[in-house]
Amino acid sequence: PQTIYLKDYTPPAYLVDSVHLTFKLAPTTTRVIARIAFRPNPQAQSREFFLHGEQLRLISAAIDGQPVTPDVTPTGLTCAVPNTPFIFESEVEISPQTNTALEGLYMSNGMYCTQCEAEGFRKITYYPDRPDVMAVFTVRIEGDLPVLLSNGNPVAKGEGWAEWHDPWPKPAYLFALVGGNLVNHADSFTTMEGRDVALNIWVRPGDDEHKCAFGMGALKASMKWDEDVYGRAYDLDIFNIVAVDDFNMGAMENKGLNIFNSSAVLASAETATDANFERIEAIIAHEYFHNWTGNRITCRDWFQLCLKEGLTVFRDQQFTGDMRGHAAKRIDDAVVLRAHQFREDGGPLAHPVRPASFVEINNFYTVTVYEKGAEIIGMLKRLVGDDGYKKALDLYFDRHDGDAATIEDWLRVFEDATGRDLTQFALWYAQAGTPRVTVTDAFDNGNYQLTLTQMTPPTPGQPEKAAMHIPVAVGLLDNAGKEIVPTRILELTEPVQTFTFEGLAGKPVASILRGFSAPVILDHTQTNAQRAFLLAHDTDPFNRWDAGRALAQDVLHDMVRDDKVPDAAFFDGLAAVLRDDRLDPAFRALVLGLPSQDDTAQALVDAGQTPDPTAIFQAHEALGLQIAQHLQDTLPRIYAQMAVTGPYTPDAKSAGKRALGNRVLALMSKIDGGRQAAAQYAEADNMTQQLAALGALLNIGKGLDELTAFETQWQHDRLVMDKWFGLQVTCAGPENTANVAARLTAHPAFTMKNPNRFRAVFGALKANAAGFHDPSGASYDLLADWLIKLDALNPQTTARMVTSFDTWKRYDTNRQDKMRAALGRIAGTPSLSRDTTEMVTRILG
Ligand code: HT7
Ligand code: ZN
Repeated sequence: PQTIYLKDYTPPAYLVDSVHLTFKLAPTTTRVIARIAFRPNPQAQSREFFLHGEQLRLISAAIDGQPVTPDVTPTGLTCAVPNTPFIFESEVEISPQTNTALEGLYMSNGMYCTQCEAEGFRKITYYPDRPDVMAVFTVRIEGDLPVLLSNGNPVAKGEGWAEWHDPWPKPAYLFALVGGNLVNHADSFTTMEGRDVALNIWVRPGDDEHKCAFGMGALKASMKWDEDVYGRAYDLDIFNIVAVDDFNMGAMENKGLNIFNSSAVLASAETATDANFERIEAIIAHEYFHNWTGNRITCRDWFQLCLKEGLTVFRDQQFTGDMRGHAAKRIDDAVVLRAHQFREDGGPLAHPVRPASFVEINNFYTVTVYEKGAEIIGMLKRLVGDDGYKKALDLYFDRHDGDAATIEDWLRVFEDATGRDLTQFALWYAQAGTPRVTVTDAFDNGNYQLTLTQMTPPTPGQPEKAAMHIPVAVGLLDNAGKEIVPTRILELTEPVQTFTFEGLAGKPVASILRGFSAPVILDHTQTNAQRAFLLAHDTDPFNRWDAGRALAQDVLHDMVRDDKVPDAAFFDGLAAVLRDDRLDPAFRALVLGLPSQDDTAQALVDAGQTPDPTAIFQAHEALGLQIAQHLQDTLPRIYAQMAVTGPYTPDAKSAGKRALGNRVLALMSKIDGGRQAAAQYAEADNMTQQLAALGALLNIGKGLDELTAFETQWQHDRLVMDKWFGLQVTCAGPENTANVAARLTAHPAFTMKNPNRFRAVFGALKANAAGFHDPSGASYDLLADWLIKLDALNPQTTARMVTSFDTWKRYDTNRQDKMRAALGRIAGTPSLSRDTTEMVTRILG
């Protein structure tokens, strides 16, 4: 397969002014008639006329009304064209019903829908399918279906047809079409510019109709927030969201017609957990925010993906912080970043936030591009301050509205708005790997010196790393826990740098990397007593939580390595936080959550050891039991205090209480034989309480009756059944995990055509670290068998899931050999997709 390089970018040979598309929908014989107004691009370096096109049957083509016979290959067509503006017309036939890759135009449960990002439009018609070609689209849809939708504003409709016009020039990846028997949950919003916007969430008639209200509220809150915080108003008369069951990712920001995985929009108290509600709110916001950061200003090429994704994730994180509290949100984001992005950045799949090359762009929708991309924006904001950030963003929207922009454009805006030189900072986009910052300190005669040393490890293709520009937020506390130096940003730019704080009465306790001010690994050797002190006193909530986390990680490390009994400081610190009624329950729930088993494995790797997932599992189980025993007098009291009365609402305050109550329930179950969990299951009137109770029971080897009852109760609901599938694999014991997963694949409701169902089973298989890495290799084999089958249907999801093997080099030879064999078997599959081939090749290194 061909590798594409950022350095090879050239402007498009022809630009498109307008496109008229006619769709005659039919399951296996949809006709697409395109009329495209081209003109030569004055900036072009060549005059070659090439249109992308894949899996299309060309019926006819014409230029300025004259029939032509283009040269057609499996990837597109070429043709002789005039040197002046011209009209290219084509008619092609495609087969949505047999499109199982869920890219281009496909069918999901009788509904026609599209997914064009990144390069799916070329499976719909011949077109210059690249984001720097932006055009005004008019679309006519003909089909015997009650609802026919496309981008922009509705123009006209009749029995079996509808026409849409999108006045905003857009790249083809933002094109969308939906056709089906749908009902809408309708509302409206008046923008700050006085535009009345019709809002709709479309679902299939039936069970899902009452699950749209929360999503609609989130949409309206997002629209208002983007006006209030960024001064950005919506720019069409209608905004449609459609829920689709078969979808490769969470959702897609098509202009005026967002298409959502039904799991990312539908929610009711009975069927969705608090975590589901929060995710839905964030995804709706994210896709809506793309209207400005992604659609109005798009990317010049796919190497610039982080331009829209990093910024839009940063914006949705700000939004969630404003809606639900910044402290818990920052902790949640750091947990995700460390668990997934640091893992990616430290392994064979490490790549820069702006990659320099790719084979298949779908493989670069990664936590690095999205989450590390968002962290870069956060660092920029920290460096230039809130006012500087606002000025820079205003300038970005002013200067680049309507553009297909680059990271250079983005950084230039910050330089021009604030006068800062961001040359060194730009390395964050180019250098892969997580920087490690080591801390040493000294105190002498009232002066406290902090020495920070930075090192970024080698990553594939990047053996040498330059020093980065890292904002390190630091505060100092005295021995009584009083803050004596409030948070200030130290700018680390050299490999080694010393910062001095003068005029202190005694040696302070330093709280470093407050608010997780940069996506780095902090190497700060501290005693358990110092960590317990910060857990009790730090005024920065992130560092307070992180001190507890580091303490727990050290305890687990010692248990795995030496079978050591945990330090009393650990239990005392936990108990103090748990009992402190002044603290937000959501925060207490986060402190009570142990690091994941995979986090412990990574901590052992960082300490130069080979992790044994079985031993880690046993240490986690043992520690959970000891915590429960130490806190047994307190737990029932806290559990009772956390009861939420009245009808369920998904607001942050109630969700925080449920989160703490359910953490406590999981601990209580370890010592009460599941009595309380069984009672909670029986009484639950919402999915948060029902699922947590079921999980607590399954985790102690009980709950089989409840599991059966749950299936009977929810067999009609796809999204709830995904939970039923996933939970069984998550809670299975290590030796049993592969069997449980295999048994579930034989269940009549299992299908690999639905990515949500496939991920429910196999995402959970990977997440059950001890079960996935059971030394028998049974889980590796099972996953490889299924990925081989899935690749023939859906390469994009297969390639994403094959990353389950990306840590293979961490483990002992037995596990390494077995994972390598599984990867080899996948790699050796005849006709393996380009997506999966690229990933397996990179994982094997
Ligand atoms: N911009 C979108 C990314 C995307 C995608 C979404 C659904 C299916 C396939 C997809 N490929 C790429 C979603 C987002 O980041 O908002
Ligand atoms: Zn996005």
